[in-house]
Amino acid sequence: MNAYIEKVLNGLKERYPDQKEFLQAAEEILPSLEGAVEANPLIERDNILERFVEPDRIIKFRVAWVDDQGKVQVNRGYRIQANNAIGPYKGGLRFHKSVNESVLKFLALEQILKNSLTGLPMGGGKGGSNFDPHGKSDGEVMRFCQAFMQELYRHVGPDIDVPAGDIGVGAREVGYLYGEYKRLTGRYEGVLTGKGLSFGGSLIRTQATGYGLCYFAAKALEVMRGDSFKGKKVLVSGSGNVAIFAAEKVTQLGGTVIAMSDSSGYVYDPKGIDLDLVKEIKLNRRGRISEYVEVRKEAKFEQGCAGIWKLKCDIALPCATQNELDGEAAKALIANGVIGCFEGANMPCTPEAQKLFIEKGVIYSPGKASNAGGVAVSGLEMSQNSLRLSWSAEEVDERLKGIMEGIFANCYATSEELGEKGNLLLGANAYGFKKVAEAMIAQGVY
Ligand code: NDP
Ligand code: 2IT
Repeated sequence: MNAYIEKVLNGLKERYPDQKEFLQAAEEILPSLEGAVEANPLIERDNILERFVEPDRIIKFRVAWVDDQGKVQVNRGYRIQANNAIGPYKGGLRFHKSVNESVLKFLALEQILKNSLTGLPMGGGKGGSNFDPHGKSDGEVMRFCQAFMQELYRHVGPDIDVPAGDIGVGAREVGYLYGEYKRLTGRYEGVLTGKGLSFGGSLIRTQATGYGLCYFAAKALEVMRGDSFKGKKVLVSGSGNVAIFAAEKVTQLGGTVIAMSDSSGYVYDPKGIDLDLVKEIKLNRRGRISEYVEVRKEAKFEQGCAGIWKLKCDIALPCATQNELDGEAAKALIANGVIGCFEGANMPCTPEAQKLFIEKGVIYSPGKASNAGGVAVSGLEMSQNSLRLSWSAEEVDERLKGIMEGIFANCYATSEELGEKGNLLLGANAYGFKKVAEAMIAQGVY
């Protein structure tokens, strides 16, 4: 490994020995930047790598709110403003009990590259809380969101930092957050994306990550294998926003989704998942995926989400969470003849799984490339807000498809330039970094 890259990585390991997700992301990204470092001495002179991996700032705060019993609850809130070299900080908010600084720092680092890959002017950020929305009433969620925004509002703005959804944060939460921002500042402006359609949201934002994932995957299958989704058996892990709309697009493109999951386990329905039923259970009722088999008697529910990867399939779309697909899962998929693994979630494949896919010639795309459709349409929502216009669903969908196919083309071409044709992980890291590094160098030391 290049000595400068090694030095930056060792520094991170010394400073943040307990931040395992953050170190995992940095260990994946930095070695891919060897070509960039060797081609441009200014990267080392200006210490661009150390500035790239170290967030501009980390905002950390207490969130106190009142539950339905009148008791005061306390959570931790965060916003990581990672890098704004190419545009305002941009990235989702995650509400999940596992949220901590390491998880958000890995997500923010990935977001810098992802947002650059979209070609839109957005920097990287991420935030959230260890608040667990499961089992909370609408009133509790609203009061939590209001309390969260009571601190966050001073750090965000349409040209400063524009949060959106992620795990546990969807249209409901974005609505409550937006309402509170408006009350606190008196400003009606595009400070969040993923808003409701009646107050500045964009058509297709809800579907964007899942649809975009399939547009990317379809292009990769076509270019790299002369193949398509037609007649393919597909596993989709998760059953949230990304998973559901990925499954919808797979079906539209002629594939069959045979299994989906949530954090308790997975359902296997060999004739094809009934997506209306999944939407009813997971989106409308906020229920458990296990309820699926109460209606579809021929389907099976198995506890434990990792088991899903043991099912025989042609294409795997991990759309739940980080490190959900490990080396053992990758081996099972490969043994069963998988041809592609396209990440809908952020960093769902462990380093061992990534390595196995790449070595064995399975098409593998990292989330920062294949799940960029969500933030891309967030970028389009920002444009529409600035223009005070809204585009039709067809127009947004067309742009989304163009952006995803462009990301694939850039990652693929870069992998070839770097002598590892088809290594989309290398291509995504190297291509995403290029623009950010150029902008950082041009803007001087700050
Ligand atoms: P949702 O909250 O809508 O859904 C998350 C899904 O993943 C649920 O089915 C949930 O199960 C499951 N899940 C969450 N945590 C775990 C866990 N620790 N173990 C197993 N299953 C888990 O989130 P999204 O669909 O928005 O996000 C999914 C992934 O996609 C995340 O990695 C996110 O960062 C990424 N992503 C999201 C984008 C977006 O626009 N929303 C854009 C790009 C990436 P349960 O219901 O049991 O909690
Ligand atoms: O991981 C992601 O890209 C997101 N959660 C979406 C971020 C956004 O700003 O739309």
